[in-house]
Amino acid sequence: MKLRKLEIKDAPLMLEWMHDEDVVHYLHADFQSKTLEDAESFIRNSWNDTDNLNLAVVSDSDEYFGTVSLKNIDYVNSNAEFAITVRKEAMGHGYSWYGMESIISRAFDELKLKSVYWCVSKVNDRAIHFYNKHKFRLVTDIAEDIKNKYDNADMLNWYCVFASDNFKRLKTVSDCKVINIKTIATEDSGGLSVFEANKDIDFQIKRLYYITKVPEGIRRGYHAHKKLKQLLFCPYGSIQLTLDNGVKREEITLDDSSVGVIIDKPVWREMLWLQKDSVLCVAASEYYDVEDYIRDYGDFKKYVSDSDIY
Ligand code: T46
Repeated sequence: MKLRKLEIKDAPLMLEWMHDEDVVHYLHADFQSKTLEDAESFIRNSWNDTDNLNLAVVSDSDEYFGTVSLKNIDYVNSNAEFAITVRKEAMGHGYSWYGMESIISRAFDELKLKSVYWCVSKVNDRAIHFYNKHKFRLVTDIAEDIKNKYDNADMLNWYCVFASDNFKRLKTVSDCKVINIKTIATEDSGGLSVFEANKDIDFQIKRLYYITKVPEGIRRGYHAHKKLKQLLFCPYGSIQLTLDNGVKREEITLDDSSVGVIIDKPVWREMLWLQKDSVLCVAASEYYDVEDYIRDYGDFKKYVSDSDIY
């Protein structure tokens, strides 16, 4: 998946969602009446638009799956409105989350904005479930001039995310949550990182283990767990973690002692030691149980498809 500039070739698939009642039902604008020419003109206008950033969310093979936007970019008040629409085919495959996470990160990292807000119809259960799942905060004190752009403001839920929220904390890898481990740094004597069971991670810790003295280039893992929940972190070195939930396969490099990944579903994992002697630490919810491992990738795929997790 990636974000890129909108291209004229995206127009037919853009028109596809515009004419899809299931997609546009809760949207404010009238998309049903749009034509191919309208879609092409929107794409052309996006190239020189300084008030709005409209980008395509595309697959690895460059197929257009939706548009993600920062609208009404306001450098005086340092904010912008977020919007995303994806084709029906993209729903449930991580495109919405990817598009959202990428464009909001750009708002903070590249455009240096301080907040991003958006609204959604109170009866749009699917969208509300999505924002709740990702723990976005509902706000009531939205500025009047923003609210006034919508004639049905009472029927809308407003959300906001601030640059200071450390948005990256909300990131996921193959639907596994990436968390910041609280770290207390001292000026000259290093840092202390800490997490607590049932507070920072939502399980009791029954077992801790760590993997050491691994040469560079070695791979481990190649299995999934049925029930086990774990927090993985790398207090020293650099380890590439590949996670595959049967639907998507994504990677993260663990090279920051204050970052952890929670794997709390059956997810196939592979670890590659990018630096010799890197240490992988794991806090696990259960005692060691050989029966909980799935060590064959075909069995894993069958297990997730039979259990209907995703
Ligand atoms: C995981 C990844 C991140 C035990 O006897 N007790 C234990 O608690 C563990 C974790 C392992 N073992 C034995 C089983 C094997 O004979 O230690 C040996 C090495 O285990 P494995 O080949 O599974 O190691 P990795 O690095 O491939 O996987 C480990 C964990 O096993 C696994 O749960 O999620 O780290």
